[in-house]
Amino acid sequence: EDDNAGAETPTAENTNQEFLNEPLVTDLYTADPSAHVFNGRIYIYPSHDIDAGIPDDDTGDQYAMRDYHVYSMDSVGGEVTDHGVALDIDDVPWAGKQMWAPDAAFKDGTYYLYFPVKDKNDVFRIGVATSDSPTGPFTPEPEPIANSFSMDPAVYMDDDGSAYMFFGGIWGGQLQRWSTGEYNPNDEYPADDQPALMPKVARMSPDMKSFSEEVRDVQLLDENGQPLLAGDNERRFFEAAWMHKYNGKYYFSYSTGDTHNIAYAVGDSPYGPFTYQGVLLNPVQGWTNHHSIVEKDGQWYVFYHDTQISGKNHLRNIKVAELNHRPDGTIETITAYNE
Ligand code: FUB
Repeated sequence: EDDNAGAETPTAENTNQEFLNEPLVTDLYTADPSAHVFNGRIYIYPSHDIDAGIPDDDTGDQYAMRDYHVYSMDSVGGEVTDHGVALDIDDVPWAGKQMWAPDAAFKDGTYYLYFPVKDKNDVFRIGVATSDSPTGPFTPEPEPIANSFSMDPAVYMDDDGSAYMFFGGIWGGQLQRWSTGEYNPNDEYPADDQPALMPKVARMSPDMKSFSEEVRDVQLLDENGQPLLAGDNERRFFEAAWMHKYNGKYYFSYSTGDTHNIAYAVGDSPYGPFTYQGVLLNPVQGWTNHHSIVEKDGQWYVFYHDTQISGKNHLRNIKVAELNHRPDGTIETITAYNE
């Protein structure tokens, strides 16, 4: 992985955004921002990047994070408050290393923090921790979520109160090791002309701490209704699942990883299938691209990260930009840099 590999040719489609491209946090490195509006305030649940001195490799060992901070702000453009450490790896009894991209949810007076971390056998699992405050501190459950695997959880609460966890990521995220449903330590990928590995979804139980059903594939289809292929690196799923709903349609968005796009696909159900539509965020500075999408006071935003402050892939800084749906439901492609 080259430092700042993704950002060679940015071309600006919407360059007049007031908040575009300002780091939201400058005293810590932050990444993978999952933003939510709780009680009228924006809360951001990012990864907390650190420099553990581990060289870059394709399995992401250099992303060796050990805790989470929660941030909040009244509105985009307002002051950003750091609420301190919300969860530390030392408080998670089963955790080994690499606290990666988290998400959060709220139900019936309780806030839930969902976090992927490798267990003591170096297998990614997804944990859950609870708090009566959106900023924590969060108390982790003693075990990972049963039947969870891989990483990058995104928990979507539908209008009817049903919650779904989307998750998974290939390469360092280990999704390719679960093709049979059991963990296989060897990386096994489909051939380029075969359907790609698909992200996963499971409905959450009412207690929000377990899956209420077997994990399913999220089908991502091309314009002909065929599954995106493993060799279609520009469009196939890599990591960083997110779900939002707009005008009654379900928008599944994700990173294409080695091609550095945030792409999206639209469907009529949280389970999909989802038909590929295009890129909503062009590559940013740094290898990874990871986002969330949230509405506040009638404006949609994409939270994302790049490596502006450090120039290093694993030391990122979170940012926000306006996101706009066109009248036909497609999303205007955002380029995070003025020319
Ligand atoms: O932050 C560690 C990993 O990098 C995340 O889990 C991925 O989505 C990528 O952003």
